Order: sequence, then structure tokens, then C-alpha cells
Amino acid sequence: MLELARLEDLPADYRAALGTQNLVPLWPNLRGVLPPGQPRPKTLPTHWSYESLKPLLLAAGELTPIEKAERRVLVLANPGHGLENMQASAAMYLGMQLLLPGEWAPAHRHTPNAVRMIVEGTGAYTTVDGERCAMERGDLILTPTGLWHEHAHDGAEPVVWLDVLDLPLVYYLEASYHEDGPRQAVRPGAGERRYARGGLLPAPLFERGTRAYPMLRYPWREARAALEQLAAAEPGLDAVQIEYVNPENGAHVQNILGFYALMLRPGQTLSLPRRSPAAVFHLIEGSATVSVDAQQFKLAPADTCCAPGFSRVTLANASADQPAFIFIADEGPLHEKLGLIETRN
Ligand code: GTQ
Repeated sequence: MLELARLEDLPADYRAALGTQNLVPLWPNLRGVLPPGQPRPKTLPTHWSYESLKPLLLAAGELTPIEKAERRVLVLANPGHGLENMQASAAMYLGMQLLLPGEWAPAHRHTPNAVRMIVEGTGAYTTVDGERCAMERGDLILTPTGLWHEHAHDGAEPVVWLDVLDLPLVYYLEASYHEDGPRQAVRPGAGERRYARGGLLPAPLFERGTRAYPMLRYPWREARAALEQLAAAEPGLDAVQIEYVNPENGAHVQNILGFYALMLRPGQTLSLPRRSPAAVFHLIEGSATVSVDAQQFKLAPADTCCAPGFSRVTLANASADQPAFIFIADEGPLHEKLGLIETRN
């Protein structure tokens, strides 16, 4: 490959003259922005242990009242991006949020899309666009761009969930902002009942719904049953995986990030294709080992790890007699829309 001239190869007065006119020579920077063969991600394979972070999250519950936090969250930050940038990958943000009994995280809406994957505790609910979405372990709740949402808790124990947002991307685009709102009037959640059976859609007067986000809560009970039925129906299938989709049209549930649940059969090892989008793996149930290139992470329930784009990822069930269930978030929909999606061997 052609060796390009360095910045130091230019006379200092020439460099200074460029700077005064807001000009930059491309050639010393060309390989940095267009590296050979494949990207050089800042995203580092990183593991966050729930057992280790939980005491710090509970301590935040004592140190900072909800009124002073608005959202009491410890961000799972990727050191490759600089912790202060609060990024798990180029486009993904992850946070562990704590809500204590009786607390209320007030209504707001914002341009980034969010989802919640519930980790533990019962009795909390998120009101999204007026719909009450109960929060139970393993449930996925959407709070898409622009929809009002607030979190409340009538139960007796702390509730913890994983937030996944496309905040780093929306922030990078200088499109990130929020608005505060009044407490929402709450009606019972309906989406999960309206779309209770696969392949059967409500069609009022033969018109299909046109709401961009018809279903806001995806109960774990249903996702788990779907995985078990898929595994039983297709004993030879390696990737027992479902995607959380818009039930009206089968599209990704959100515009930017994709969300999936995967079941590893007892003892199974599954190598994933190398793909351009970064991905996040969060263990819902069981025990698993996630290898990302040369690194190996042992995931206990509620542990989370991330893998940069184009990395070699292998998922292994650490149990020989129980299935393992993994929640996956990735930047796939974004890469597809931008025409950047690639899969390699
Ligand atoms: O619960 O609305 O982790 O607005 C970051 C930003 C959670 C939330 C986060 C948010 C929220």
C-alpha cells in the first residue's frame, strides 16, 4: 500500500497558514478515516457484570433521590469511546436504571428511541403514549422517538431494567433533545392483547392500522414460548432466534436499532456471521459464554456485553441440560437503511 506523507512532512508555516483559513490536508488523515479492508472500530469488546454493578446501582438509590436524578441510571460505557461519551458502540447507549417502590420518573419525550429490557423486580410500569406497560422480568418495552413516557412503581422491591437507546447516533446528528410533560392519563396496555396471536391482525373495517408503533410491550412469557416452540418445531435449526417486530407489517420495531431474542439449546455452541453492525448481548436466563474475537465473557443472568462490527462472535450455552436465553440489540436496521450492511465469513 502506498505510503502517504505525514503532517510533519509539511513546513510549519504552511500548516499554520492552512489552520488560519480552517483548512486541513487530507492525505495525512486519509488512512485514518478510510482504513484498509475493514473499519477500525473504537468499540471494544466489553462485559458488564450485573452482580458487580448492582450494589453501586442500589447505592445510587440512597445517594440520589429520584427528584434529583429524573432517571437514576448507571451507564454501561465502552472504554474504547471514552467513558464520558456514554456509548456502548457508535450508535448504542446502554444504561441500568433503578426505580424504588413509590418513586416516579416524570413524563418526558425525546428524539432518541429507547427500549427497556426488564431485569428484576415487580410492580413497576412504564406509561408510553398513555398505555400502561407492566414491567416484568424479560419484557421488552418500547419508548420510540417522540412518545411520552414515564416510569412508576407500586410494588415493594427495587425494580431494575436495561435501557437501550440510539442516543449516541442521534446526538452525533445534533438531533437530540427532550421535552418535559405533565403526568399522563393512563389507560390499560392493549397492544399485547390486540396482537396476541401470530399471523392474526385486527383489521377494523378492512383497514389495517397505520400506527408506527402499534405494540409497545412484548411480554417475555410470549417471546420465551415462541422460542421454545420454534426450537421444538425445528430440531435441526441452529439459530433459534426471533426478532421483535412491528406486528402490522413485520418491520423492525424501531428505525435505528434491531432487537432479538435467541435461545441456545442445552450444550449448544453457535458461531454468528461476521456483520458490519455492532451488537449487544444480554443474558435473560441460564448461563452462557460469549466470545468476541480473542476475548471470552462468562455471562450470568442480567450480564451484558458488546461486540464491535465485523468481530467474530460465538455464543455457547454453559449448561448441558438447561436452555439459555439471550436478548440481542444491534445496529442492523441503521446499516440496512444506509446501505452499509455487510456480512462476511
Ligand atoms: O427512562 O426515559 O437510560 O430518557 C436515558 C435517557 C433512560 C428514560 C435512560 C432516558 C431514559
